[in-house]
Amino acid sequence: MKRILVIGANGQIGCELVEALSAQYGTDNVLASDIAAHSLYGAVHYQKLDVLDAERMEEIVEEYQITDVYQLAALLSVTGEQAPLRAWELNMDGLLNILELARVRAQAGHPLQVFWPSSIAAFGPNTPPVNTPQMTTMDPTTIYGISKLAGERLCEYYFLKYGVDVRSIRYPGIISYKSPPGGGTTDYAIAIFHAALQSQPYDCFLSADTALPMIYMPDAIRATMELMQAPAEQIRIRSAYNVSGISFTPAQIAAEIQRQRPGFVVTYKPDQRQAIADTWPDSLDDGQATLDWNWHAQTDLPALVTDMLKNIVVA
Ligand code: AKB
Repeated sequence: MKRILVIGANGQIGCELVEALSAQYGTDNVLASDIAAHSLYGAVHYQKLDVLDAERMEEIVEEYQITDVYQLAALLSVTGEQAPLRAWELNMDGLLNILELARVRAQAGHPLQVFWPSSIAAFGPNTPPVNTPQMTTMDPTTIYGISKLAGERLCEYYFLKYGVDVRSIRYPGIISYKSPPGGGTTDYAIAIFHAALQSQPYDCFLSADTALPMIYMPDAIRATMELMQAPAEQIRIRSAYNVSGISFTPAQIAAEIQRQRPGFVVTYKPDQRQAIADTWPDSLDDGQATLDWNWHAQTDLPALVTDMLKNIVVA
């Protein structure tokens, strides 16, 4: 039986993953944790945990007899640039703490299956931008992207050297309505809906033609769970899988919102986030994920826009 720990459960992915895992494995088998004292999203079982506190992490894993850990705590691309050393510490030491714990527990006969998120930020200016292959040039220029690339190498290292069953996805920008994103370059694709629903014009911080890979949250959650459920022998990538949802530009998502909400006005004023977006791919080739664990995205742009406009609760 699975006993699951989600670290960073109060974040954008964490809160929805806890809900989906609880529905699949039973609420009593899912423990949410975050640095905050309480669950922000009503998780039934919750422990305060700083991912940098390796000792407490080990105690929790032992006490709850955890079998699977999703380590989601991180600083993203924009906040990472504001505090590079903090981002490096949180993103790298957080991952190393869980990989080390998994190594020690595997040696003691209590293996942990680990999920850790990589990102399209692991690519860089010399990566082929269109249909970016699984294996290609990776030269990230943000501290966040550098930590994701280093993290991918660590995941593969712990698998090859110690047999740790660690799995990862290079998440595109994730679009969701339940919880706000925090400090990313792709966040415009959520903020634009809040403006539309408040009947406000939206001033986009990326240029109209900046294509980026994106994914709707239900697809991202399904990808995460399908990857973790796949038989170990099918997982041929132990760094991180390209997973594609949909690719679009600010102008394309604006046009779809305007089709569904006539009169919505969008203007473009690129800021420092444009320089980050310019180094990321336009679209991804996720054929390896399809081949290895049968990955298929389900949500296209019109469906995503309809669902977001229906479900966002405007503050
Ligand atoms: C960000 O924009 O930093 C994140 C990501 C693509 O990893 N959403």
